[in-house]
Amino acid sequence: MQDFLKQLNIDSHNPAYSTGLKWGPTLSNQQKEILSPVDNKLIASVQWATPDEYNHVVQTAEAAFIHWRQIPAPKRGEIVRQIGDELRKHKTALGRLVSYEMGKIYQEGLGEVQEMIDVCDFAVGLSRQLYGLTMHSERPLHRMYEQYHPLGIVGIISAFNFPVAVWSWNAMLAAVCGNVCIWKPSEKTPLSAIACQRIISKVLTENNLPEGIFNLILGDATIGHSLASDKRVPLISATGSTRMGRKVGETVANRLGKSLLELGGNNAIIITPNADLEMAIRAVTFGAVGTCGQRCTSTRRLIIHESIYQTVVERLVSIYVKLPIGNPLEDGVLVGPLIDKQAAQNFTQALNEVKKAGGKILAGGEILSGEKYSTGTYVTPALVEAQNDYAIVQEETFGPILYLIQYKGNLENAIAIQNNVQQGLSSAIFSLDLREVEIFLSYAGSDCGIANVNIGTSGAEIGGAFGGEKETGGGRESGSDAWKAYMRRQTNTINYSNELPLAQGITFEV
Ligand code: UN1
Repeated sequence: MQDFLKQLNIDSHNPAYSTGLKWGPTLSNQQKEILSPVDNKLIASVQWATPDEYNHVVQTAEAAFIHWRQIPAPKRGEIVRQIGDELRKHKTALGRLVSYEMGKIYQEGLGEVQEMIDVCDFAVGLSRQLYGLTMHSERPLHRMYEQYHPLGIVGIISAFNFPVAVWSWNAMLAAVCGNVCIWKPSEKTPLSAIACQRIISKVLTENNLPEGIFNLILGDATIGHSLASDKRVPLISATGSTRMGRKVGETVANRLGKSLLELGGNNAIIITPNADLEMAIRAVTFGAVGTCGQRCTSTRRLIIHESIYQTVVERLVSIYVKLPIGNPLEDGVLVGPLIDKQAAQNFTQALNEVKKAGGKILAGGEILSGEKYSTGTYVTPALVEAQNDYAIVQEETFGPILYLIQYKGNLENAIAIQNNVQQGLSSAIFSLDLREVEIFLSYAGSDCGIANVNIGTSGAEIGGAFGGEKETGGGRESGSDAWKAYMRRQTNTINYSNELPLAQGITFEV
């Protein structure tokens, strides 16, 4: 067994759930093997939870909420501070596991754990800043204010591409707000989740906290559906494809629960004639091939002014043909594997479709084979000349395909192309022209939740609210006031007079 697995207390057979300190039984007859996309080797096995186990976890969480909500928010923040410290101690081992289980390069694995540490720090500060407003009442000797209370159980459904960070955005904020969490990680990356749960278990034990505050449950879409349809779970935060989010959103809406959806992106970078091209090229490359094109913020479309199109394309082709592709744990490699063979097939299928539609592949687009690449998960990132209205360009293909699209005339034309997709997560412009930049950021500009200037579409800092519009789902996670999604707001009016005046000056004498 690899050293980092030992350091993270991952066993070769792992149970289906944990309520924080206790772990579910390990039954040998229902093992699910988790293979690495890096070398197709068995990392460890896990099990999926049964409906009874699901129910047990929810009941334990319900009981824990009664306790946890009484603990003052800054004291809850202190627990999260300790979790952040534990994560610091395990940063290299966890970064390595994330890299090995998911396939992102080690630097990005480390970055993901850093994102967790940062969000812990953010949540600690937030635990003293869960502010509500005070209003001046229109009635004499009355006071009005609002306060925020925790919701209860927050169900967190996370995706394989950020197997740990997105959980922490949700769980750490939810926790300081006084909620308890049930985390259902992607069925493709359960071991990274088990590692996190083991790390936080230590903090929970040391602080004599009860079972049920941070829960983990492993399973496929049936567990996701159980959470989405469960009235005992007032908020579901789900990250994944638009297809998945639509199902979850509909199920939650049907019981009038709350959902926080962070779904697909079809993110574009606009390069205008006034761009710093060298900066733009670097940002595009990281955005399009980083994480092997498997971030929801990955750059999928490049909208380039016709006057610089040829120059940009030639530069990109010269970079793409030399990209170091290989084992993501090796130094110098910039592109690791896709998550599995199915993803490689989806990549090929999308390229076939774009070719049929009239697109032209300028670089990459192959599934690699041979000794170093025998898993069938390594591909060469593709650069494809395309039109925005091709059906496949309108879709999010979770892989390293960058569609090159020309625009003519002024920036408005580029913005129209950019906005002409169903998704609305991230966007960027490269321009040193103040007018262009401000138009891009104005109401008539980008329609996305994230709009950047002279930086790429991916790699957002945790301090801002993260999420997008349209089919991206509308949710906001992480920084700014995203915490409000994890609380219920209550407006309070207090009368300390001897009269009972009605609002709006209504007279109602009995
Ligand atoms: C995701 O891909 O689901 O902005 C999240 C970024 C990262 C988060 C991506 N901080 O690319």
